[in-house]
Amino acid sequence: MALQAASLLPCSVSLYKEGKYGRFKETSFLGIPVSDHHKASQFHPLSLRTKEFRNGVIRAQTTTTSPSITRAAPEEKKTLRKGNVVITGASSGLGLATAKVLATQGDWHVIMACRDFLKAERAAKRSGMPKENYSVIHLDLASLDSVRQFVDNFRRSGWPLDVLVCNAAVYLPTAKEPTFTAEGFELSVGTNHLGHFLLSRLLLDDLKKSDYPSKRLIIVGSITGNTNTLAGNIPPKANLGDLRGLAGGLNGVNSSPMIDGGKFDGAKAYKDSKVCNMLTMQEFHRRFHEETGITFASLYPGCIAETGLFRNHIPLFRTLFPPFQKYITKGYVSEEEAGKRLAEVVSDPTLTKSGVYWSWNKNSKSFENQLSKEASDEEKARKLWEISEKLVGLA
Ligand code: LMG
Ligand code: NDP
Ligand code: PMR
Repeated sequence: MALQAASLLPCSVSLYKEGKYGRFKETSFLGIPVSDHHKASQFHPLSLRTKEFRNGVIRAQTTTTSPSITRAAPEEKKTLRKGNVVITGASSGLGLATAKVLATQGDWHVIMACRDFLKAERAAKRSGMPKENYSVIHLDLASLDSVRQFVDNFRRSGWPLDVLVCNAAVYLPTAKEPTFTAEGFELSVGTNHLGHFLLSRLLLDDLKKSDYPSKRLIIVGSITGNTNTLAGNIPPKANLGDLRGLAGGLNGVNSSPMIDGGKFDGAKAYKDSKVCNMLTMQEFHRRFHEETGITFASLYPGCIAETGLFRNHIPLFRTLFPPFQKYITKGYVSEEEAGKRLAEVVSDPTLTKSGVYWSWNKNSKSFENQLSKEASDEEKARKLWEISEKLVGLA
């Protein structure tokens, strides 16, 4: 298979290896292997090139050679092929822990959709994921251009899409002023909701085309967006109001940066974005489940009190929060355990019910949980869908 990575990467080293599954090429950049390492017979390799150097971070962009997909011969169909799952924000926390479980199981190829390419590669390597079972494709959810570019790159890879996991998020609890995405949307809702909204709308076509027995779109929600719980009642509480700020474009110039039109509050913006995630999952279910058979689901994986999500919180919070959750609320869950839970929602053959918000009890047994009144408001979900379509350029 003709590959061009060596010519694209000025300081890359490319080697061909004889593997169990045939000849494949490994590319490294500054000594770090990049994603050209899947089974040659099963996946079409991506070639990679560095794109830009921004904020001291090297961003890598994937491009592809012309795809030539090796389809299974009819008689091979009896054995289930490897599933292909895209996980956004798989470079740390829950996303990485889930990627690790799935890639290590052996029957999944995980596409890590990450904004920091090298961080993702390093994280995957450090966590011991078998290199033929994962790939990294650059995705910055805070830019709709990047979302579209990701979809293009993914399609050119030739891999089918069997499961999409919308996991990435930012939480800016200490920000005094709002910050914005490339298109000028408040950053938390812009990234956590609007970026994922465009991504999942575009990739729905790819999910539809997959011949995998159980196709799923999973969007990570949270207890803190649900005001029917104690955790959801810690101020500031989620509240989308009549969506007037969202309808105005969340730009903080001629509209409020908050969905409900109020004053900026980073913690509230995050919780609002989680309500949007849970409403979006249900709206997908209502619009597309019957027609496509795709399972749409959300979940609260437990309080994973030590992830990077809290990187912007004050140091005192980061010190006290884990013991508080472990010993007082008992809501604490390790990254490893949370990763197993999300991996279950991706791959467990019994969790095929659509329109469901999964939670786990103390014995780590999954159950269908109840969403708050606002997070299950059909009218709001429809309105959110329609405004979001306009904002991301789909309507
Ligand atoms: C604000 O910070 C930010 O300012 C704002 O920007 C936004 O981010 C907002 O909601 C987000 O948060 C709030 C600030 C004060 O939070 C903190 O910085 C720390 C809060 C969490 C830590 C609580 C400390 C409790 C001490 C725990 C010690 C654990 C050690 C256990 C060791 C055991 C060893 C055997 O947040 C506040 O809300 C003020 C909190 C005041 C402390 C109250 C004490 C907590 C007691 C609560 C008991 C409730 C029990 C509930 C149990 C429920 C069981 C079902
Ligand atoms: P982390 O911060 O560890 O993970 C978030 C991931 O999102 C990181 O990989 C981060 O990338 C990525 N990300 C952030 N912004 C972007 C962007 N613009 N484009 C692409 N990727 C981006 O937090 P968690 O693992 O805790 O969070 C994962 C999910 O779990 C979130 O949806 C969160 O809301 C949810 N959740 C978390 C809970 C918890 O207690 N931690 C509880 C309930 C839900 P990078 O590595 O480059 O920073
Ligand atoms: Mg909360 C009953 C328990 C419970 C649970 C399961 C959580 C989860 N929290 C609980 C209770 C409380 N919290 C109580 C009683 C307090 C007051 C001390 C409290 C405070 C608190 C703060 C300040 N909790 C927080 C914060 C945050 O900044 C976190 C947040 O809101 O992020 C948006 C948070 C969280 N509590 C949780 C969970 C899961 C979070 C964080 C992550 C998330 O929803 O994604």
